[in-house]
Amino acid sequence: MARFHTLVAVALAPFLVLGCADAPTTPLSPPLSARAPAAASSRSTIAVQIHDACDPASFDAAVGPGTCVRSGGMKFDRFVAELTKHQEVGAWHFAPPTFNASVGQTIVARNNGGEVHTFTEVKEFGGGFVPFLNDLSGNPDEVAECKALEPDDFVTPGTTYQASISLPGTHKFQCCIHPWMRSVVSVN
Ligand SMILES: [Cu+2]
Repeated sequence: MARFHTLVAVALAPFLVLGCADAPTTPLSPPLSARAPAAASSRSTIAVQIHDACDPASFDAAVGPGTCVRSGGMKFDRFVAELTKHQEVGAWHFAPPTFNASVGQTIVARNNGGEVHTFTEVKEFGGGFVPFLNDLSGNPDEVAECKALEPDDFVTPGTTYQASISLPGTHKFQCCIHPWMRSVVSVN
């Protein structure tokens, strides 16, 4: 019978936890720790998606082998034509472009595209370190932060980059390769 009671207690534990989620912690609710990690991580991190739509064959031919590792997409000459016409290429962007955050949260930027990008906090938006893309996007001057990049600032396809929010105010993030890729974060 003792074993039966233990099994019942285990089976009921999730419901007991849900039922007293707002109650103060008491010695009768140890399973609280079991649900803390998921709840805490959803509050402490904010996801940003990094997107592009490069076509491997034409980007590798124009820029160099391994430039683009996704499949399908926009050919390099059309990318240049769009950039020339609009000073940006919409498929290359951060999502969301604007959002709110709180001090203590961490932004987790995931590269879902096929090219390398950066998610670099800058004082003011400006040019990156690729003069050709700076010129076509109308950002002639490279910002200081893009001149001081370190190896782990580069976000390769399929990987993430984390940025901690430690101060209130407006925070600006951009790609130091494609300077029109930007997010503005309002931190309270
Ligand atoms: Cu980029």
